[in-house]
Amino acid sequence: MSSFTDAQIEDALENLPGWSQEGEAIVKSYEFSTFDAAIAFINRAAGPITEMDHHPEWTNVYNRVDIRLSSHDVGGVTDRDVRLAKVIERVADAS
Ligand code: H2B
Repeated sequence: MSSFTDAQIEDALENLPGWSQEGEAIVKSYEFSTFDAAIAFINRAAGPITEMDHHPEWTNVYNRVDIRLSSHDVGGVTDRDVRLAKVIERVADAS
């Protein structure tokens, strides 16, 4: 699968509020009320991530989880990242 063009990424981000393009990736920072809520979100996301076999780069600082999605095999954003972002959005909405 080849990388999305900037125009394709822009189109995809229209349905992903809060996500933006950063170089070869799409990114979003999620803020929760507490550290525990941030970790619970990570734990809830782990199942669907495993099922997709596509993995985020993410960091947690206290109540924040910063997520960066890119397809390492092609060095850019693909449909797999967009689908993963949608799954992560669903998990965050339920948090
Ligand atoms: N995650 C991400 N973000 N990019 C990849 O290229 C990738 C991955 N490759 N998870 C997957 C695993 C690959 O190693 C397996 C074989 O599908």
